[in-house]
Amino acid sequence: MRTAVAAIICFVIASPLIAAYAAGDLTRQKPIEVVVELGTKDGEMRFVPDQLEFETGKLYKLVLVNPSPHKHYFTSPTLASKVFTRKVDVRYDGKRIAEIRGNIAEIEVFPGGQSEWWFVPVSTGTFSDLHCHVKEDGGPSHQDMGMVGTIRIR
Ligand SMILES: [Cu+2]
Repeated sequence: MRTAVAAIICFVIASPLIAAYAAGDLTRQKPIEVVVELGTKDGEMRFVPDQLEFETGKLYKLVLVNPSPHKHYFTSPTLASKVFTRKVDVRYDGKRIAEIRGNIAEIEVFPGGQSEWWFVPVSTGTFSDLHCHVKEDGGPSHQDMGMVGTIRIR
């Protein structure tokens, strides 16, 4: 009997805490905007910036713009495995023309294009697998030419 009473008291004390942790849709926060340029106007092979930092539990709108004359990928298998994706918006001439849902592995952005990856990081880590694996005809890959970056989730 004493155990049962103790269990009920524990449940009554703990249940508001459980409710507080379970409530709320993390994908409906106001997003934190982070802009990354894939390549540069004059054709340099790099991400600008090439060091990104995110925090678990916050909603991000990662804006991927390509101001360069080349197509580029934003690929980081580790980032893809550590976030919950709400959606990807694809824009043309500033207008949203498509919304994609589900798990995202990588995003390719064409010259002058823009895509926005909305996600909530769910686990932490520092990893340097951000890269672009496009290869110009017979030449080295963009990654080999310096198109790499590091991502930290804290
Ligand atoms: Cu590239």
